[in-house]
Amino acid sequence: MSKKVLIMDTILRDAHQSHAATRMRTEQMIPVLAQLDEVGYYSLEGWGGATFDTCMRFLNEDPWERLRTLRTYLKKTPIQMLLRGQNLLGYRNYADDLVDKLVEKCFENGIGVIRVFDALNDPRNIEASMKAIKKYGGQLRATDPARGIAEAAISYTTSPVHTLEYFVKLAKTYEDMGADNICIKDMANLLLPFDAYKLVSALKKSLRPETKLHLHTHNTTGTGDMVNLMAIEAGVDIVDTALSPLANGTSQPATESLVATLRGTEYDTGIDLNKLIPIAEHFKKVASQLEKDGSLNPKVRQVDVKTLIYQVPGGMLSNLMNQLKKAGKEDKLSEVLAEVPNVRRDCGYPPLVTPSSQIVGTQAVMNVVMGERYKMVTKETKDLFAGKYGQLPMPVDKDVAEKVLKGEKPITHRPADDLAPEFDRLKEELFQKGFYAQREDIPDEDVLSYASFPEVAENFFKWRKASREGVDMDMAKTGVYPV
Ligand SMILES: [Mn+2]
Repeated sequence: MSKKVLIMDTILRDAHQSHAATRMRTEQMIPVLAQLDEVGYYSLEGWGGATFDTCMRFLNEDPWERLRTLRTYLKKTPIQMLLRGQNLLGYRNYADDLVDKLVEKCFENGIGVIRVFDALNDPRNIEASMKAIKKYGGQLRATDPARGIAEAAISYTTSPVHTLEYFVKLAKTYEDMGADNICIKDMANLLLPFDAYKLVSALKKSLRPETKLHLHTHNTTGTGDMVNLMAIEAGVDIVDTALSPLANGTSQPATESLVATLRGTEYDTGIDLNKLIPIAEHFKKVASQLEKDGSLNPKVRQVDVKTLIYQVPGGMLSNLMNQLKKAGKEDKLSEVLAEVPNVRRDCGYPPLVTPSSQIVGTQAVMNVVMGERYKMVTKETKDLFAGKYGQLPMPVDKDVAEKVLKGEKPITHRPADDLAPEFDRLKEELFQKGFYAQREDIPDEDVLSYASFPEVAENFFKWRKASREGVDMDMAKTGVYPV
């Protein structure tokens, strides 16, 4: 049996999200899309995550238009996207009708594979997305077996409850919900090479033979290539890499290095390095342009060992330091770092990713700075204890919960059950803004953009209207035209 390793290249999404604040433009992608399509990747990650917001907010691009353009050029290779479960492409919980509509439109506009995850690993938070992915993806798969794929991702973290058994059980739950692929999503680069070997081995042993296991890590702490290689030895099916000009550091390990490493072995990716060279040359120029524009700071390429030492994601550590600096308590850093695991235990060991990393970090700072634990709590801490982000991996500490909730009863149902359908209401709201002559003229995609980021989308629609009507675009861009 061939153990051929499949590659997803992140060059069109996570690579520039990690290195250059998601600022790569569609026009910087187009010249090499046809070549990328010939490489033989499993998929190309090109949409979702922060791209949706950034397109409209900073690049004056319609994210849906970008997706359709990518699809025009990528005839063979499926486009993969990242979806934040019930938070979709934004940062709040959306009602189920919006989840359904968004997934439908993603596939319709060109998505092939949807990776969906929940920050807390609460399966109820990906339930509605999975249902929609199975429904619309299933229709797509009937005519195109490489597309319409449901990939459920586990947010990887370390804690006394995040054991192999925990991850295996979660992965099997996701498999039972209909996941074609299971992804280990190590967004904070906390997964170490030998642990990766154990985790992948345990998952491969427990999952169905037809379920593909996909690994996503970063190279922030310099362990990324080793993590990928150990996972490959343990039988992982797909790994994420980025073409070298935007690889390593806070991004993924480099594609070329892995392709060369595996060449001639039983894991050979089948990718021809010579095909990658001209594409990498193009992205080298793009990377220098992004650096010139100020979106890429060369520091992101360095190895940062802080996560290895403090066991908190790099972004969280810099937030903690900033908060302490503002309070004039920089000397309290070691106390705060000692308090982080305590707060995390109190609230049932959430994985430390956005938004829980901010919530736990801020609470740890407050607990230390106030000199008394939970004397002051943020609204977010309260909501976390109240179950409004979803179910936590373990029960919360009873005494702390009493202090934090002050009599409020936590919810035990799925948070999105409290939300009424909102698509039609938002469509009407958008119509009232006056961008369209008729209600029927409003594309569903615009409603979804507006639902995700109301102010940003409204500004973008103004800009777009102005550009279509031939207003001087330089004036529109500088804000002279009302934007
Ligand atoms: Mn990532």
